[in-house]
Amino acid sequence: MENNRRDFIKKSAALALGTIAATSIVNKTLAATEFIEKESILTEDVKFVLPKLPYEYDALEPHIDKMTMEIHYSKHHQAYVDNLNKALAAMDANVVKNISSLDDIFAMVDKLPIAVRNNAGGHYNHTFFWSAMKPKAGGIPTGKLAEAINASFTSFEEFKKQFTDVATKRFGSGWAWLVTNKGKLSMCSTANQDNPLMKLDSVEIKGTPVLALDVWEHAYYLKNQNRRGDYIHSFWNVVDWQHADQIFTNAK
Ligand code: MN3
Repeated sequence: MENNRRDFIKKSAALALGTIAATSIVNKTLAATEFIEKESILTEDVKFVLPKLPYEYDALEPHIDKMTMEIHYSKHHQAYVDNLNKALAAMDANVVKNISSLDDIFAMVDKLPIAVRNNAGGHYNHTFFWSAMKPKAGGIPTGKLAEAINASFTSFEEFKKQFTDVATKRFGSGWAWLVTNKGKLSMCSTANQDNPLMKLDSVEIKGTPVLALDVWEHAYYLKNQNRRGDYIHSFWNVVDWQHADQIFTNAK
């Protein structure tokens, strides 16, 4: 017990200082929610911290540019983390004491302040998104996920077409998702920073995210301006299919 506590504090301190090795995120074989709990949580006083980006800002060039990555991660994602901590600090301590993970927040998100919903979503979604991409990646899906994509969408090309369509048609700011629920794949989009883990009527498809694409303008405007289609096209060159397959294979 005492050792666990010491390890927890040590790990929290390491997270706060951002000293966790980049490869520890890239090499995760855990389901998405477990990954988030291990990498982006929690000091003793319920403070969320910004996890280290698993690659350099320019690592996804030329598909996703350095300046977009730098601002997206160090300004936007950081702001979601800071504002989540502020929103939790402003809440009733008796409610906050029952929250020890993003999962806890998503499970009762309909009863929490909108600032917690938006910023917890922003924190999870971006952490997930960074890990869904990798330099010199792209190509075609692998493993069990490849089989499931072919079974659900007839072919990878057809899957890409449908996912692109979902991402293109999301009006305004939001996300496109590939989701697994008891081994069944489906896709959807969500508004703002909502995601498929949130217990909300407005989230049509619920389950474990396997792949995510941020379609907020801040994700592409510097490089692609209003051309969301060009950005979605670029995304396919940086998808880490091995990581997506690991999440799919490990999901319950
Ligand atoms: Mn974003």
